[in-house]
Amino acid sequence: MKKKIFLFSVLLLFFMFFLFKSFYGKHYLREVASKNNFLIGASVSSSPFLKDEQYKITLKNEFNLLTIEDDMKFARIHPQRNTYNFLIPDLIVEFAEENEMKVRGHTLVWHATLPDWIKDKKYTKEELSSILKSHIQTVVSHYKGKVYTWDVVNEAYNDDGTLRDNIWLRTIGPEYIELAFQWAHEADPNALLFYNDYSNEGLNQKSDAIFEMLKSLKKRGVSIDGVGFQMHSSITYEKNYEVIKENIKRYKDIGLEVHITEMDVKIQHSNKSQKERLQQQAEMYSKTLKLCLSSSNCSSLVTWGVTDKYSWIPNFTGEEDSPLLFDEKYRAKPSYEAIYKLFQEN
Ligand code: 9MR
Repeated sequence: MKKKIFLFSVLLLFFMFFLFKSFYGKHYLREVASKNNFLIGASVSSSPFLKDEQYKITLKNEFNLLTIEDDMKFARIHPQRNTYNFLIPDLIVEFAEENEMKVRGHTLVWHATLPDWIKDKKYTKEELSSILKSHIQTVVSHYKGKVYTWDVVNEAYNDDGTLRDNIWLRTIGPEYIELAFQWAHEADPNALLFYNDYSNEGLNQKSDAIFEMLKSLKKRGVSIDGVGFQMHSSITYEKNYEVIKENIKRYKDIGLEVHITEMDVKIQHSNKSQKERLQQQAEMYSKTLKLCLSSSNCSSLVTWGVTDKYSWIPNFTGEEDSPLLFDEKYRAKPSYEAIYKLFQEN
């Protein structure tokens, strides 16, 4: 009799444990992502980071990677020729370390967000090369061992596959790209180095030009580890996922990684109901993640923001939108549920 009671109690305990686990044991997104050896990230903007506690809670609970959205850009981090401003990015990097999150550094060389002391002055090729080298090496050295991957060069190409006209190209010449990778590698040989752009996930003149450039860098032994597909998207423009898969594959064949670096999906300008729009958005996130999970050279997806509340999109388009995984009240959206499920089932 005693034995029966004992067995019964053990069974009851097990039953209660599983019941409890199914109600309260929900894992966060980063946990199901980690089980797939996947880095799921969000970009971090300093103003909500400094004032909104819920922002930080969601960020650390749900993501195992962060990109600093603006505070490592040239004008922010190097506002005067002899002044570097590491305060805010240091705080965010420290937060990442405390919460066991990786950091993506964004971005060392870009045509935009340049300080006046660069934009408004004429420099010789030698002067500007030395400024850029010193900028890259100071920033990368400061975060040596703390930033696991850098977007070294950002958006250097036009849609027609020609190099974008910018101060670096005009003054230093096309070799500025290769030099930037070399300088970054010298400063932190262990950091992964990426070229990052938009509209380069499909197959078109721009993505072909980028591919050829990266292939040639790789062939010549330049330290380059991969390419970032930003993937700012909209439900009104369906992507061709077969083609994206092909593009990811051609990078695999030349030994380069692909990271999805700035994903968001706008839902405006559709004739569907809000519910259908959010569902369509969820499918786009899920199809993109699926592509990545099924490609051995794609192991990271970053959303461009933590919550719809602070997304860059309304500032840019002038209208309300809802492009991310969490809504204005930090509630998980269908997009969150879709990618969560995918990680769980993979
Ligand atoms: O989201 C960023 C926004 O807050 C900035 O005002 C803007 C200019 O610096 O840059 C936005 O981020 C861009 C990223 O750095 C590069 N790819 C395109 C992103 C959206 O414009």
